Amino acid sequence: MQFTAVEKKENLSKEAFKDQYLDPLKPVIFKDLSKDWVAREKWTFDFFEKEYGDITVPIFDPDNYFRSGKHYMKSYFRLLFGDYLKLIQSTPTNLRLHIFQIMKEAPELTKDFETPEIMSDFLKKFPAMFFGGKGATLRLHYDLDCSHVFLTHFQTRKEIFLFPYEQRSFLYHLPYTVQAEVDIMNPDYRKYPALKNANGYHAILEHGETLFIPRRYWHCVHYCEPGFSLSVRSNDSIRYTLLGLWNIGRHFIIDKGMNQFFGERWLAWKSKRAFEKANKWKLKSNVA
Ligand SMILES: O=C(O)CCC(=O)C(=O)O
Ligand SMILES: [Fe+2]
Repeated sequence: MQFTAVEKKENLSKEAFKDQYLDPLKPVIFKDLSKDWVAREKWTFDFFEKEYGDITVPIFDPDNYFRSGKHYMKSYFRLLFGDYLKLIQSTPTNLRLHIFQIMKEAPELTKDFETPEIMSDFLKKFPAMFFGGKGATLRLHYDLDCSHVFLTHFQTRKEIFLFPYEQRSFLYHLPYTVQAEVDIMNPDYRKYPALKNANGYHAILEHGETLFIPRRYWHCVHYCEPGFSLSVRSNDSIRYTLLGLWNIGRHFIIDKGMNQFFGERWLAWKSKRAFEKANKWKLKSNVA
């Protein structure tokens, strides 16, 4: 596996962004996209705890989420937001608060940031927040809806690994899902030899920085410290909006349905298919 550092930019014009990053689908970090946002100073753990601590939130339980059976892709339990924030500040934990649409409950928070002007077609309904404890790591995935994502991190740091969509075979993409089987943080090249060919990007996102994740980019996020981010999304293409809808249908109907009927056997079949696709590369490179 090889990684190139994601470039960090200031004063990037709309035109330069389009030419250098949006059109070629290349990630970039904006150091100053959030420079005038109130959120940059105001949004702290204490602020969220004091103002919104009594909201009940669904906590994502990664240990059960990907197991076959009735918990598959819906393993959550509920906590008070304040208790969750206390927990992640006091101890390392991989418990996360994922796609938290806090603005539905606290619309005043939308005044604390601005929709970026760097491109158009932002989906106004979908700003969401992500919280995680120290050490939390998201499995490598791409976003179902095929939007471009602008992810702004606050207060602490987090580490992100990214790969273009086309690298999916090297990453052991599990069919009918947007998930990959490999663990990027602990690569096992014996089990996953094709992973050696993967070429990606690496970034450490600091307070106030915004990462542009081009649509369908694979990403794995590692919380170096407890932290939180805001994501805003843009979808500037009908084709990719439709593909997003297809992904959502495929996920809810085919993948979840097959899991319900076949459980472990469905998971094993997807993994087998991921290996078959990755091994095609081996066959090709043996011939060459
Ligand atoms: O930062 C996170 O916890 C997850 C971010 C992510 O996967 C996304 O914005 O799509
Ligand atoms: Fe994501």
